[in-house]
Amino acid sequence: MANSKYEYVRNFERDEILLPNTWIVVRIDGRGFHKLSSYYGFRKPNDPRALRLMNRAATHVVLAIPEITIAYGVSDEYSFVLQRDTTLFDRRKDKIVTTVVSSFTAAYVFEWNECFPQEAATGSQAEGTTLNTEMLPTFDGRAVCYPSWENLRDYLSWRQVDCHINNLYNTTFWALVQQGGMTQTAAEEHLKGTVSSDKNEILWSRFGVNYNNEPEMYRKGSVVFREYALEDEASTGKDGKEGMAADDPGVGTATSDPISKRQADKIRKARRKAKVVTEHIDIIRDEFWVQRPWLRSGKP
Ligand code: DGT
Ligand code: MG
Ligand code: MG
Ligand code: MG
Ligand code: MG
Repeated sequence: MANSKYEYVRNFERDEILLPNTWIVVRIDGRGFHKLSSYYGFRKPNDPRALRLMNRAATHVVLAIPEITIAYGVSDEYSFVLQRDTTLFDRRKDKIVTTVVSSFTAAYVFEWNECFPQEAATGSQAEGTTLNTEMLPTFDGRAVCYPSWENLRDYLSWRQVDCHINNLYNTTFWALVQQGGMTQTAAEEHLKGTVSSDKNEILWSRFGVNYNNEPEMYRKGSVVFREYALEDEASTGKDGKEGMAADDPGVGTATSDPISKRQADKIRKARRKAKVVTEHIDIIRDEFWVQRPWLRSGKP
């Protein structure tokens, strides 16, 4: 590499290295999606096309970065979890965050037409879903390190509880407005001080809506993760949720012992082969995790 007298400016660059031996979570969030969702006419409170688009973009990211074991999405945000012992980009924070954000954004834009097919209708309806430069979707991103499995689980539970609370509120709010004919101000007033059971009751008694029958994608958010065929995983047991539920989720699979290069290559290859799936399930309770020990150990 040629040296020049200008090269010293490199010394001004500073890399922030994310704490070793911690789970790295990169959370991306749509910028100004309040405005963007109304500009493109997203359905309220949930637009399945928009949520599907988020899930497809997240799947691209998970496929492109094998070190990501699981991702959780709700509304205009997605959290990507990198395995604890990842050495991706030498754990350089900027490089990791910007790569995740730009990969997500590129995929989001690329898949837009797939998820918002051009409507046959002409006029405002068709215009509403055509992506244009007046309102390009962009995302911000941040990385946070979680030093214990419990902290990581609590982080993900926090996001899923948030999904539940917001969705119950939004579902009730928009029922009052759209079906109950209330103004938005009146609906907001009406819901002030109500707890979950009050909202469930409003939905049921006034609109005949059983909240528990609302789509799982709305109530639980979306989980994108690598699902392995368990045939050569003697330790995980291939059958029966019941048989596994009794296991201690804390069994010591999350070792941080260094692994050989050969082992690491094998794991990388297995990850690339794994099926990346999207589900709308409970990730707060232990069951999901007990059934998928590789999500904790990072080792398929
Ligand atoms: P930010 O993140 O500070 O740049 O600002 P926003 O506007 O993105 O705010 P945020 O992220 O707190 O809230 C997400 C917004 O996205 C919220 O206004 C609702 C909207 N949104 C997300 N998913 C849907 C959807 O499926 N349908 C509709 N109608 N709106 C949605
Ligand atoms: Mg925000
Ligand atoms: Mg946002
Ligand atoms: Mg948001
Ligand atoms: Mg370069």
